[in-house]
Amino acid sequence: MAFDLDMIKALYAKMPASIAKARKVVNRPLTLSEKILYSHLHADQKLENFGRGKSYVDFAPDRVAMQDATAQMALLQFMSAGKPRVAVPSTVHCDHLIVAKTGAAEDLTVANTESKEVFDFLSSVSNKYGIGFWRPGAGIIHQVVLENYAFPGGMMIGTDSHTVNAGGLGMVAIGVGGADAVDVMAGMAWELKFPKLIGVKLTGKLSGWTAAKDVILKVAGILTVKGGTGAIVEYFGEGATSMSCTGKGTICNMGAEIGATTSTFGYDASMERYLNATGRTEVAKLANKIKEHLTGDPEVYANPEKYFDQVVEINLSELEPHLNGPFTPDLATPISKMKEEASKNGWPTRVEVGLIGSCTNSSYEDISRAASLARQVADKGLKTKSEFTITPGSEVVRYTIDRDGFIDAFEKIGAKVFANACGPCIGMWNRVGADKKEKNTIVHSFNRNFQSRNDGNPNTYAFVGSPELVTAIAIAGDLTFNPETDFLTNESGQKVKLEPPTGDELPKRGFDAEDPGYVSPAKDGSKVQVKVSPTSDRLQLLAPFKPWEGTDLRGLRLLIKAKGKCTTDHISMAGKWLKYRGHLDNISNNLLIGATNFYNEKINSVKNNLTGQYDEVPRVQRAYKAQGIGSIVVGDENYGEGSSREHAAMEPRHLGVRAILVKSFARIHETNLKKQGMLGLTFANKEDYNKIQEDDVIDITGLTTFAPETPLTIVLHHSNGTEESITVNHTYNKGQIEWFKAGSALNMMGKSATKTAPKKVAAKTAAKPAAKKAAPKKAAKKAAPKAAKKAPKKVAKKAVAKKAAPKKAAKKVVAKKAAPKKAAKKVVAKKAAPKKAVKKVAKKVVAKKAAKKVAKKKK
Ligand code: MIC
Ligand code: SF4
Repeated sequence: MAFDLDMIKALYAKMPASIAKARKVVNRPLTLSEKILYSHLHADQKLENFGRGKSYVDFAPDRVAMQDATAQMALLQFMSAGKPRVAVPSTVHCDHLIVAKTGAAEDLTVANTESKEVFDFLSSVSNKYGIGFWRPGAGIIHQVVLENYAFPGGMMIGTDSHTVNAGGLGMVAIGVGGADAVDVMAGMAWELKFPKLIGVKLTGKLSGWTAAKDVILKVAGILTVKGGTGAIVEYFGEGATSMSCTGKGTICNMGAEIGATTSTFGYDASMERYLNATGRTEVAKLANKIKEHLTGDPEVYANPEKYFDQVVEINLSELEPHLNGPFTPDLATPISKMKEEASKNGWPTRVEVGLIGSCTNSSYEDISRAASLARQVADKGLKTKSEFTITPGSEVVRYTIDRDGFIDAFEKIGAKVFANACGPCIGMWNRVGADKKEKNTIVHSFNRNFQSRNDGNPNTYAFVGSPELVTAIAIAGDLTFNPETDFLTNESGQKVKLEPPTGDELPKRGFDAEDPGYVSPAKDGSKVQVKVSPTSDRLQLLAPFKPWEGTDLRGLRLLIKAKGKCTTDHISMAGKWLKYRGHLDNISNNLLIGATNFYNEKINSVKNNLTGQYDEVPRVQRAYKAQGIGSIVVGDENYGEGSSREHAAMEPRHLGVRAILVKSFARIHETNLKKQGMLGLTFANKEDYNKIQEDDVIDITGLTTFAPETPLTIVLHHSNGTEESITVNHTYNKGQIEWFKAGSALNMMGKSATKTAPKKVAAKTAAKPAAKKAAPKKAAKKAAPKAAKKAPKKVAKKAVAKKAAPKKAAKKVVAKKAAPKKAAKKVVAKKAAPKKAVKKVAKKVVAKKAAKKVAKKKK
């Protein structure tokens, strides 16, 4: 579907001139990344030759995407900003909250019941503020964005680290925390440190068992999980143009795993083909007109060393299929070395489950190639040894692969088809027996394989590979199976070899779906009521964080000195905790429960310095909070790696942690900390990590003269009476220091919003209470034609009934400290009506139909 064509037209109309100006100022040929960045400067940002990795620059992204698990916090914050409508096209995608258990149909029904309140909230906020809403079952955010919204030369941000997937269609697409999304949706500038540039030259051509996934698995092995930090990775060369658009998406998607700000590819014929196949011929035509501006200048690709900060070259003709893991996505092993590595490291080689799909790898091409292997099972008299599952990336892909017989091929090898959602990738996998915590191996085509991520079992060894390789390994049931050289023994005892996978880049008969799952927002959402129950354990309106007290911070205790990898999964686990993503106090009960305590090497066991006893991290922190004692968290390298979830920053802030002091940060997490008014500090001398002792009383000094590029000092009062001072660095610029002082970036925005916007909103809502507008009806109609008549009327009625209320509600949402509960009451419409309304609105037509089909087939 082509959305927002006018926005794309307007951008393309000004792009050539913006690029020409930038080329003049920078005074040299430009990379694609620079062209996109320079043509998206915010109106108030002066054009200059920005220092890569140095200058903070204000940008104006074209659009925003949010997924359900992060959108809750993002939208709760947006509501506080007092704006009547989003300033740029924005969408919400319901994909993270569906538990994969029995299969698509049932799992979706369960999710729609269990998370009804959250889906209702998201759909009503979307409806109110002009945000496109993709229902549960419509697909995973990044696949849906690639199919509908991504466009060459565009810039977007999304509240998910794998937003970068859209680089496959030549975008600069960046993962951010919700507070950043709020800036852009509120029409403000979005700030980013001008990235460094890594060029990856791809020569040769993919063939046989090697897939696009292997490119990024190889790159991850070269650059490691930190190697892309603060950089855009730009791919070019004949290997890039010879690859499919969705293959490019896979490569960009997993750029998140090397910490890259984003990855991108220049516009080429594969992108044109994909745009045409996904109903966006108009966009392709527009792009063709300015195509020289949608790729790097030829001089850049001819002499990349001159223009990129770092260049990597990979010959696709020589690239081997890889498996990365376990426990980290950068531990890359070519399949030919797996036997040796597995035995050296004691990795269990029997593979229990092979899982394909996810936002990373569920394109038509991926699935058709994997299906070509599944078909060989019957043809060659084999039996699949591992369990096998598929999570399609979107309803469009699911419908099309079903129509073309691929699902049937998978079901014949005993596969389970899960809902079009994240499912096992984010621990929403009710895996039978995982609670026994047995050592076991799984292989998947997802992107992350941190400990405990998929099934909550810390002893699950997860390896990441292409869907083709995962399928072959699942058939063999053996991690060390190398399909390029090894034979399998079939049911009649014969030795057989799998033929290399084959498939189609795009469906010959085109993509299709009965209903892709989209609900457009009301044209005028001012009368739409947002539902947050004050007694909810899933949703909680936000109270602003306290501003800085104006003094140095003294007498802090050490909450935890985390040892080794501490990703956002360790800081704020997903899986069952996803449920509380809209309720800050409840989700804070998972604070750092996955991190390893340096002193006792245990997970979720730290010393409570008030009692001397060891206890769970959140309990200890709540004990400090109750006494008004601040604390600090100490961490290792690349702290906060992984997700964009700002909960990992908001939870410690909410519970009274005052600073996070680490050897180094992952980009998104560092920004999230700053946005939430937290101090994010790094050791000037990394060895000082060893000076922190468990019983230390800690001061942070220099805050009264807190300034950019001026280190702060931390004083450690050891329990033996000695004292040590260490220097700590930070990357706060002036504006970010103001966020710290105000208590959060949102508090800063709130200050100006309180003066003007909320009143306006309230006035607007109150002025036309009786108008039973058509818009909400429309939205409802699309989702559930029969329900449409009743539901919106009730919503409208409430607006009539509560003439005075909206004013108050708006005021409260802007949020006085103690008020959240009351505010909630005011915002919530009376229970019965909206519940019904939303129930109908949210009815999953697509999903049900889809599910029925699958169910039928199974019978
Ligand atoms: C992930 O892949 O870790 C997630 C779940 O999609 C996260 C977002 C989240 O935590 O909600 C991400 O990558 O940003
Ligand atoms: Fe969902 Fe996994 Fe993709 Fe994150 S990486 S968006 S959890 S499928």
